[in-house]
This record gives sequence, C-alpha cells and structure tokens, in this order.
Amino acid sequence: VAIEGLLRQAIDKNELLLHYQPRICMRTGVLKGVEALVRWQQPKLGMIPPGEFIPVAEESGLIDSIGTWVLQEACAQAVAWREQGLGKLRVAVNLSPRQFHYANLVAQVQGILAQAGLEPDHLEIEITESAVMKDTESAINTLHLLKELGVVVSVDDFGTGYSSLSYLKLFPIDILKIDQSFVRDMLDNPSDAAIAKAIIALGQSLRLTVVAEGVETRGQAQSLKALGCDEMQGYYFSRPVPAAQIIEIAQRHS
Ligand code: G
Ligand code: G
Ligand code: MN
Ligand code: NA
Repeated sequence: VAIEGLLRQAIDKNELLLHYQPRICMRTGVLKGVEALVRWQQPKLGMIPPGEFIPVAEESGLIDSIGTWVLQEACAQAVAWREQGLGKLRVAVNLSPRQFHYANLVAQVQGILAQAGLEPDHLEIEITESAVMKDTESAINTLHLLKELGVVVSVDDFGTGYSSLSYLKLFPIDILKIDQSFVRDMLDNPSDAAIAKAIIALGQSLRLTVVAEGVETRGQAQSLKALGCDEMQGYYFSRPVPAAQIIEIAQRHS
C-alpha cells in the first residue's frame, strides 16, 4: 500500500529510468538491438527492481501511465542513438497483459512513434504467452494491427506459459524468446537442452527469429549457436546498462 502511493508520484518526480540490455547476433557478434528494462530510483528506498513494483503497478492500474512513459522514453532514446550515429538499433519494450489488451494500444503506439520520429520497425513489443491467450480474438486483432503498423512483435518467456502451439500459426509474430529457465541448465540438464533445441527448430521452420535469454556462459552461447539460435541476450554478453553505455557497446560490435 505504501509503495503504491510512492509509485503514483514516481513518474512526475522523474524517478523512473530505463536500462538497456544488448541483444547480439550469434553469427556475426553485431549488436542488433536492446531490451528496455524499467528501474525505479526511489530517493529513500534506493533502486527498486521491476519484479517488485510492476506487479503493484498492474494491480493498481498505474501500469498504464508507467507503460506509456516507458514506450515514450524508449522511442526517444532510439532516435537519440540514431542521431548519435549508431546504425539500426531496435529497442524492445515489455508490455504486461493489461497493457497489451488496452483497447487503444495500437493508436497509442502509432502516436508515440510519430511523436518521437521513430520508424515502426525500430520498435519491438515483447508480450508473454499468457497475454495472447487471455482473449485470443482481440489478441489476434491487435497483433495484425501492430504488424500493419510495421512494429516487430516477440513472445517473451517462450515455453513457460499455458498456451497452445497452434497460436503460432494464427498470430502474426516475428520473434520467439527462449525463456531463461531453459538456458540456465541446458548444459547439465538434457531436458532443458532438448526444449531449447526444439524451440530453435520450431522457430526455424516457422521462419521466426529465435532469441535466447539469460545466456551467462560461453558454453551456453556456443551450444545455442550450434543449434542455430539467431540472437542472444544475457550476462555473458552484458547486463542491462544505462543508455550511454550502449554507444560504446554498439561501436565495438558493429
Ligand atoms: O530487469 P528485471 O530482470 O529485474 O525485470 C524483471 C521483470 O520485469 C521482467 O519480467 C521484465 O519483463 C519486467 N519488466 C521490466 N521492465 C518492464 C517494463 O517496462 N514494463 C513491463 N510491463 N514489465 C517490465
Ligand atoms: O521477463 P523478461 O524476459 O523481460 O525479464 C528479463 C529479466 O532477466 C531482466 O530483469 C534481466 O535483468 C534479467 N536477465 C537478463 N539477462 C540475464 C542473465 O543472463 N541471467 C539472469 N539470471 N537474469 C538475466
Ligand atoms: Mn523481456
Ligand atoms: Na523473458
């Protein structure tokens, strides 16, 4: 309850910020994009991770204004990087199920892109399986509209939701993100390795880009590469970092 009151003021007080985690092409080592991850720098409580305040924001409805702020900030940052001379860098934004089912989402995204002056294919929206399964008819409709707009859509935490694989043929999505739980133990646990392998094969046959999340070691990166995984994200390469650090990372990996 206390945290909700503080969170309510956090945007106006400029306490939210975004960190960005690089996403690297497995084959070339080139920086392909970044995932925006929100942080809350609360003056008295310190840095509060999203795992603690996003659920509060969801329940209280504050996620609407926080989500709008995140989209605006991420799009503005993508334009700033371009103006600083970086090549094409796509920025991925997480949407909670509630945000994804917001009736005005597509118009809102369109407005934010126009206001920022960002090309739609420089923005990626990450949704979870549970978000698309909640109300499949409206989800399909929203995904088609986002596709028409030119925005890229990925399914986050893939493999962990209660979903049917048949949605992959109904939903116009572009990217599967293998959940970190499968990557974490894939070198020791044959089941996790088999699941990661199957997701990569599935993505390849459906012509989807497959991204591995939570890659922490060289061994994991090597075996994912051998399995044909397209891109990777994780501490092995980089933690989420402030926007300024992305510039040097991009220069080193171009
Ligand atoms: O950065 P970290 O690993 O602490 O993030 C924890 C969780 O918070 C992840 O599930 C991530 O998807 C979620 N998250 C991070 N940033 C955002 C955001 O801007 N919007 C929403 N809805 N979720 C976010
Ligand atoms: O749910 P989502 O996939 O958006 O959450 C991403 C979260 O995973 C972020 O909070 C990010 O900080 C965290 N993360 C990113 N890379 C790694 C990693 O290599 N290991 C672990 N343990 N967490 C990671
Ligand atoms: Mn994510
Ligand atoms: Na994830």
